[in-house]
Amino acid sequence: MTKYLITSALPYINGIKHLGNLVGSMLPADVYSRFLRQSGENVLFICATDEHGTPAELAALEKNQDVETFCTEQHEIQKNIYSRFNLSFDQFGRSSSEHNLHLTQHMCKKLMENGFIEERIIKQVYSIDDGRFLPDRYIVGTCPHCGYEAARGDQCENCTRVLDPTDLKNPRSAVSGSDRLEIKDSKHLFLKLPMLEKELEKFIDEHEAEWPIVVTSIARKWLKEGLRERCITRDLKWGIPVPCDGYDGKVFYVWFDAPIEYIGATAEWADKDPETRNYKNWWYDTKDVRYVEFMAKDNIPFHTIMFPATLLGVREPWKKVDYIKGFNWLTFYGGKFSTSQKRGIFTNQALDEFESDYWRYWLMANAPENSDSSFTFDGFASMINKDLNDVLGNFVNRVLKMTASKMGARVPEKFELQDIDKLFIENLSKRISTYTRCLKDLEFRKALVELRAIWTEGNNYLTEAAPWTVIKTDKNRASTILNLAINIIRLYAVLSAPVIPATSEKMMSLLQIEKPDYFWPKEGKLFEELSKLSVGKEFSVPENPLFQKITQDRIDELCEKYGASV
Ligand code: B3M
Ligand code: ZN
Repeated sequence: MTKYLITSALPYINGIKHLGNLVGSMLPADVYSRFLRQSGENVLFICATDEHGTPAELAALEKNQDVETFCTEQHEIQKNIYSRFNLSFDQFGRSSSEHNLHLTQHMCKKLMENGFIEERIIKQVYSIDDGRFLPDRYIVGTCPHCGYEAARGDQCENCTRVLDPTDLKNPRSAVSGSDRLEIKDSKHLFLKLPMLEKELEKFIDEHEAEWPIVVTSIARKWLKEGLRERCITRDLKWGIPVPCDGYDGKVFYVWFDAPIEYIGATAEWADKDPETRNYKNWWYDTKDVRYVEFMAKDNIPFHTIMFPATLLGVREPWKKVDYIKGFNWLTFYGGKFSTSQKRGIFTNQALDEFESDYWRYWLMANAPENSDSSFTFDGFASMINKDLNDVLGNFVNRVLKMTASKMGARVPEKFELQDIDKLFIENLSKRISTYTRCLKDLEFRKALVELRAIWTEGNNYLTEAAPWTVIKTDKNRASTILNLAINIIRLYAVLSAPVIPATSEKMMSLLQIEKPDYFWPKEGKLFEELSKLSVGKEFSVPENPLFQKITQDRIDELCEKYGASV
């Protein structure tokens, strides 16, 4: 039987992530993992914080913390936020783990043995007062083209020209402002990607037909431009030490070790129960694993070229990705989310405003799958009010309240089904197979359109069957309709669980199902699914609706607060 290995791109450690980061990898990976688990599949869902590199060091510096303390603290903060979003990681690891260190060093040694690494001497800017080498973007100065005084060593923000740090006039350190800079020679390791070009091309060819176009087009673009040797080491203290003579004070480039942490985090997971778990069963010489990666489009080159190159070059049978789900950008009113300009809404703030399912639902329904999508508070409120309140919430509320008031808070008896019931079940059944297929195909927006339609079918059925009228003349008939409707609530809880798991739990608990099973309904077995609740079983009457409507006043307030008033 196939096992599913699911990874989400690793969120970087330097600060709390915004909603775009969530919908670009972790959230859809969670929805997919939950769906597979409910379908009875063996799933391992892996994520971690990506902790190395200069931005982590500088963020720590800004907070006056040493970088290890900073990372430990930030890891906990992010981990806590994701658990509040109900992301069901089997492991949320850290790229600074021992496992990643050993695996990364191992990969490098193998690549060297196999002749895929060469040493080169390059010129680096060294800041005497900072006592460190500076990456290009941490050198600032005056742009030689437009005179902008705060141009970065890699690019001028003002005229957008690409620069070399040596182009800048009056160069100084962005860290300390010091202008005592010198150019020093420094030796580094380069991964000889051109030697692996043929194999990489073959690897992409093999997946071309299956992978989304955003993924293959980016990979092809890199291949077409011709692969160059890439420097995989940095002059930096914080990171995984390079295990070679003469490399004291140097570590691996963060993009070299970060993807290896997918394996590292699996090893961290296995450590928790070494008797039954072995990371190699998921990663090494496996025939029964389907490996699916989730990421935003800027990460695609690293996952289609760089990481596969590492795994190919070590000449060991490491598992390579089978399917890549890539995402475009989520924008905030058409613009970028910006921490510095206080524009946009971050994951922690989002949870302070609304429960996680509001966000999960909106984000998945508007996932930037085939193009960018834009977040607005109006759009958010209108979707939440319509879909979650008027459709799903209202159905659950109506059915349980009416049943309780007319027949008592117990599952009423079921008599013979009529054509309208059967037609409803048939329609539902068709929609469920479409919904299931969309989830299998990782077509999330389409899946959510179906999910909403599945909920709507319930409301339409109630309107047509009109148990509140029927009850006046035919109690048995009303009882049958409401029996069916209560069973539908259970079915909705199952079908909605990948997207809005907390609400699904609430629905199950309203039905007083103690150990709910969320098994995905089998094709063609819907009649059985809809007789799972035994007649006479007690349920609870909802005190509050499942969701709260978002008012215009609230929208205005949110716009003001999150810089959307423009
Ligand atoms: N940390 C994403 C980013 O910071 C990056 C992903 C790593 S996945 C191995 O943009
Ligand atoms: Zn310029």
